[in-house]
Formats: sequence, C-alpha cells, structure tokens
Amino acid sequence: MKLYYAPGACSVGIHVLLEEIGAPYEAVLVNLREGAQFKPEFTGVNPKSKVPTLERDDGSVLTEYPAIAYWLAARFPTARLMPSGMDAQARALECTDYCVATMHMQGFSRMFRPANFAPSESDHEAVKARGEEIFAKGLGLMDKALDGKEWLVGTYSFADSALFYVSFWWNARLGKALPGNVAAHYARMNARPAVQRTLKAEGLV
Ligand SMILES: N[C@@H](CCC(=O)N[C@@H](CS)C(=O)NCC(=O)O)C(=O)O
Repeated sequence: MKLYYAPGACSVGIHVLLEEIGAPYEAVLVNLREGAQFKPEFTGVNPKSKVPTLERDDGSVLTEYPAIAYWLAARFPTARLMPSGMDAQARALECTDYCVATMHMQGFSRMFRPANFAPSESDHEAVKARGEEIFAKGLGLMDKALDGKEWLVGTYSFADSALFYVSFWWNARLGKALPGNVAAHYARMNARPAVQRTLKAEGLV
C-alpha cells in the first residue's frame, strides 16, 4: 500500500491506522504548500488533489478519509479497528464523518482558509469566528460521546484516529485547550506506540 500524506494534515489519522495495522506500506509525502497536489504526478493518482489518498496493493486508489479508514479496518480485521456489530460500526462511521466533514471541513477550513468561504477580505474575521464556533460545538459533542468511555464507540476503533487529528490541530497547532473527556482521549491516543511512530515519521515531535 501507498499512503499519500502531508505532515500534520488530516492524513495523519490514516497514517496512525496504518501503523496500528502493521502491514507493509510506503508513505509518500505530498508537499501541499508547494502545490504538489495539483501537479500531474499526483493528479494522475488522485484528481481530487487531496490527501489522504491510499493506493492499494492491486493498484486501485481510495480517497476520502472515512472511506479509507473504513476499508482499512475491514480489510485488516486482526488489527481490531472495526468494532463488532452493525450498530457500533455505524456509530464509528458517524463519529468519523462528523470529525472530517463538520469539524475539519466546516470548522477548521473556515479558520484556515476563510477566502474559500467569502471572497471579500472584510468578511474573513467573521468567517474564522464561525469556523471556531462550529469546531467548538463539535468538541462539545465529542466530549459528550466520550462520557464514561475511553474510546468513541467503547472499544478502540478507526473513529478514534479522526478525533485524534482534529484534537491535534486544536491543541498542538492552535494551542487551545480540549474539554475534559476529549483531552483524556487525546492523551490516550498520544500514549499509543502507533501514534508516537506516526508523529515521529511525519516530523511532528
Ligand atoms: N474530504 C476529504 C478531505 C481531505 C482534505 O481536505 N485534505 C486536505 C489536507 S487536511 C488537502 O489535501 N488539502 C489540499 C488542498 O486543499 O489543496 C477527505 O475526507 O479525505
């Protein structure tokens, strides 16, 4: 397998899953700052110009965080990233999609790329504030989801790496405090050898 990633981008969550699984893979750096995602070498692999992108051993390419996370968990059952039972599996997808599609894409993207949401610069502060509001609401909901639990759906699953990367952005990148249960979850994630190996491999520690 080949994981196309950018250091500290959302692909870090998929990188963690690959480290948990332990099957052979190659990590291929896509330099987003230099626009490598728009160059033919990468668009030939993923025309969406986004990481994470996973090239599988049969050469087929999978995109979109929740799909990649789900597939990895299903394909490598011995890593126990797929919770047992349809309800817990649906819950894991529900949490993953919320972290990616809402907290990241609606919240964080507004904070980091306000121009994508409002052409006029005079609106950018308001867009960023709205992004922060969306993100903070998400943190509150994840905090509630973790009430009385160590992991989002009870047992450790592919969903936890999605919460990990948005927590990482909020805490390590922006220096902001996480609510109690999410902070404890983040500490638990950071204690996992797979997370430590990933952070080291991406040059984040
Ligand atoms: N919906 C995509 C979002 C992926 C995404 O937004 N990735 C960012 C990095 S965190 C990216 O590749 N950005 C490159 C760009 O926007 O030019 C997914 O679920 O994988």
